[in-house]
Amino acid sequence: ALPLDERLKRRIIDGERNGLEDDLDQALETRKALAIVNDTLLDGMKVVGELFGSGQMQLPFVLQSAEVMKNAVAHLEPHMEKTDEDGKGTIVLATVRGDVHDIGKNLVDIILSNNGYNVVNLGIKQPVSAILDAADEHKADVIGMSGLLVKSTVIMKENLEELNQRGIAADYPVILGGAALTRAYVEQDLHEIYQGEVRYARDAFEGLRLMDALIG
Ligand code: B1M
Repeated sequence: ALPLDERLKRRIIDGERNGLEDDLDQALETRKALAIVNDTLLDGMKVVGELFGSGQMQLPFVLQSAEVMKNAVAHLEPHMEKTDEDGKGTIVLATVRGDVHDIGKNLVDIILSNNGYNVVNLGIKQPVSAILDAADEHKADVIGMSGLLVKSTVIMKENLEELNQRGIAADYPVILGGAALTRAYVEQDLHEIYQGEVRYARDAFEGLRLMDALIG
């Protein structure tokens, strides 16, 4: 049999859910929930991305892997560390228009929520109007946008331009994340055009650090 860590990784790659929870419980005996996500499960998703990108895995199987990933995160979530702090600030979080990828966004939600932030998670395929309505309604301190497709990086730029046009850029620092972005694109190109603050988060932890820096 494969070592536990390898087995968990394979479960993500193969989209194999049977016995997932037992393996996760076993892993929890020696490791923290977030470490299991970051060091093992995300490694598995990375392999899925590579296999899919090189044509060795078809979309329905990617979907199964994503489902197993979501189940695993849901199972681990109650075991994640939480601070007692509360009400540190509000972020409206969304996957941008045309993009359905939400595993990363939902991890960001968990980590920010566990660390005292109020997260308004709008879900996937959110047009900028919906994001701005929610930001206004919930008096958001920060807007967070996620997107994994290359075209989402263009949509994020358009969204920032919309905030400029509405004259509300100064009110909303924006955090952007997702696999197709680069730090240079956000911190140079988008920084040039946006009239407020725009920052790049490589992962959910950087998202948390940015929240602390922007409003903490
Ligand atoms: Co899609 N997909 N997918 N996919 N998919 C990618 C993104 C792709 C790179 C795969 C590949 O080709 N190698 C590719 C994009 C290519 C491109 O644009 N150039 C791709 C494609 C092409 C597609 C479709 C177009 C396929 C098709 O239909 N022919 C389609 C798109 C549909 C659409 O959006 N309109 C599609 C569909 C899907 C599934 C539905 C099957 C599934 C998503 C299921 C779901 O999310 N509910 C899926 C998956 C699973 C992937 C890959 C394999 C894995 C993504 C993932 O969940 N990673 C992905 C490969 C890859 O990313 N390299 C791929 C794990 C997750 C934790 O990472 O979301 O990056 P990530 O989040 C990270 C950081 O980015 C960061 O924190 C997280 C880690 O801590 N982060 C933030 C993310 N958002 C943040 C926000 C923040 C802060 C940090 O603050 C606001």
